[in-house]
Amino acid sequence: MKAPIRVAVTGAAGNIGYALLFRIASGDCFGKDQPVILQLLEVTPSMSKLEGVVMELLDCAFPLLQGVEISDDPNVAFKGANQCFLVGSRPRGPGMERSDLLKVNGAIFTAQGKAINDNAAADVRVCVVGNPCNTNALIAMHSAPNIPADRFTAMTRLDQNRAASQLAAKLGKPVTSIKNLVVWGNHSPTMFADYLHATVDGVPVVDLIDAEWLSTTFIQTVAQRGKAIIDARGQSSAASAAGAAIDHMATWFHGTAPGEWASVAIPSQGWYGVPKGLMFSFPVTIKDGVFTVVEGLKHGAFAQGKIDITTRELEEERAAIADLLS
Ligand code: NAX
Repeated sequence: MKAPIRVAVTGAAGNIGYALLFRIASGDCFGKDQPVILQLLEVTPSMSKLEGVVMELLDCAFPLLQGVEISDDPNVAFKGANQCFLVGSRPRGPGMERSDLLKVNGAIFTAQGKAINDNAAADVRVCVVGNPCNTNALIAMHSAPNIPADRFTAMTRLDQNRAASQLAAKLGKPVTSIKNLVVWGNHSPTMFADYLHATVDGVPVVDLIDAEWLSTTFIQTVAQRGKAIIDARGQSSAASAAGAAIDHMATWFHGTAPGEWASVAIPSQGWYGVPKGLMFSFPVTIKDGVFTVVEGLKHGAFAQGKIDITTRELEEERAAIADLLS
């Protein structure tokens, strides 16, 4: 039996948390032979709700679950953590401007980044899900100067999964036949679900699907999917978001399969002209926990225009919280 790894999850009593914890504990993320200890963080008023979630976790009698610890103190929750899912964040309240949202979450992610810096294991890896996730990840990264920057990521995998699923449905093919679909930029409606390099069973998607549908309906459906789910369900995506977080961390932990790309928001080193340091979603391959950006993809005017828009939005977000980065 392998030694257990410590997996910290914030916002653990929330909707995504409820869909995520059971899958981590059952081995869906880190493997069916990898024991885990869950370290769950919540705000003080939600601790009793979290206790209920823990009762359910224990009642599942998961063979791989070797312990569950709960706390409202980030220094406790991140102690020795190897893998961190930062899910909890403050939602946008009535009358709240986007800049207010960035600031209020800035305080949360500054504190959590510092707690990760001071307490986590040397091999810690962080996936930020809580929105605005790219900029929250940027803030956490800056607050953790002793941890290599490329251990901080934000999740755009849900956008990738949504996009792949839309293409597969349109073509009447299994989702596994879709490859090289890339999400560029921010996890927001400005992200660009780049179908131009995508293939289905090795054939370019653009050779099989009407260009007008791809550049309008497809792009809009993926960008507005979160809203469509809220409209239909009365609640935001939870199981699919948890599924994407599992995919994100599983791919990072196990590596990408040969020829497979994943979309991950990582600190830019200037790839594709994206300003250095922006937490930007790129296509990557992963080996031994290390990201390699897929370079050399060519963008025409349409794609470049989309990438420019999402880049500008991330630059504006960064400018809004610049005081937290100095
Ligand atoms: P919920 O409101 O159901 O749960 C959030 C939980 O976080 C709550 O239990 C709350 O008490 C807790 N929390 C708040 N501040 C905290 C803090 N400082 N420390 C620890 N816990 C804290 O939201 P849920 O539906 O679970 O969504 C969580 C986050 O994921 C939101 O920010 C949401 O916008 C974001 N999403 C991100 C997605 C992505 O693709 N990156 C997609 C899904 C989702 O919209």
